Amino acid sequence: MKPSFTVDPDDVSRRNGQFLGFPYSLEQANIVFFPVPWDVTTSYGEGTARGPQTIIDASIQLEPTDSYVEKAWQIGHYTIPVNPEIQAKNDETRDVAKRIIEYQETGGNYQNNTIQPDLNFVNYESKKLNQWVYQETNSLLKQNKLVVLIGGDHSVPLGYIQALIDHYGEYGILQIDAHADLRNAYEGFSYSHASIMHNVMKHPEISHLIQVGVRDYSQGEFEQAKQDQRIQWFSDWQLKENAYSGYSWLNQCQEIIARLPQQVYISFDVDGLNPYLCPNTGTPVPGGLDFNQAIYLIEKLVQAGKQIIGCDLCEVSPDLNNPHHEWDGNVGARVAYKLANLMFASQQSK
Ligand SMILES: [Mn+2]
Repeated sequence: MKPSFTVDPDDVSRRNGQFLGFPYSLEQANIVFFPVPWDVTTSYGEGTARGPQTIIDASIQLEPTDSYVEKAWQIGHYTIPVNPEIQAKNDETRDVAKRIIEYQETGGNYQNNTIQPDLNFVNYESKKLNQWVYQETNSLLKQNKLVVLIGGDHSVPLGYIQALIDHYGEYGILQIDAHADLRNAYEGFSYSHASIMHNVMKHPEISHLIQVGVRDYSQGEFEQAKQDQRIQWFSDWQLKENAYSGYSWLNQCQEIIARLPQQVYISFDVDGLNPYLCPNTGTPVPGGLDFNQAIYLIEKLVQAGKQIIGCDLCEVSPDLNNPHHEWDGNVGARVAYKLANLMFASQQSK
């Protein structure tokens, strides 16, 4: 469906709470940005719960043109406002989670009885968050919307991934991330940012998990990836070693894409990029993809005729000590816009 009116791409974007100041309603939109302000289990730097608002704020300075997708401003993008109740529940739950993390950092074991009530509370609230994400995204999918979920830490897309299974059946995941996120209940949290793919892979409908840019992982994660035939790593080191030996990025992209089935979900953890592009993300790691490399990979995926059925962008965080420092939001907004437009473009070839 094309919206019945359009915007002037040369006009100034106006702050109206919408991504890029677009004027489209939910009914008129093909793409919906769905913010999830949640970073309860963040183990290192906090702030990703403020990621969605940071991205929306920074989007105002972007150009609505897209080098790959013609007249992207006509697609129809709608942004659901950040839910203040979820934000407040996050802040409340995060305070309890912090106590649990501190307890462990000072020598406590999360299996000890003293910490169980706190841990049960955090796990219960995280489960409720997953259910909320499932309901909201399920309803959007039923309205034939293409959803870009904006985190939050990387724990938040689980409910959306479940809704997509109900909607599309089997599909594969392309994950761009410094981490494998295959830990089982990291720090005692059943729904940790470090466990998202461990939880996702419990679903047999996920036929492939292709992890690109991994460079910081535990031995247990390495073993799980080796044991599960559905999981394949394109580690950052391997990608770089290939590049240093003269193997082109195009060739590497083609290899990655060849591993994926027809229907693809993209889980984009911003820390998969080099930390100069996301200095305030929760768990930055040196190395990683450049912006253009990551976008090029997704463009090649679309060119190969794969259908992007959904996507998320997680772990973008503002600089909490300097609200005028917009860099993380700027990069995040550009990734979110490219994901949205390329997802739309990929529907043409289905
Ligand atoms: Mn991650």
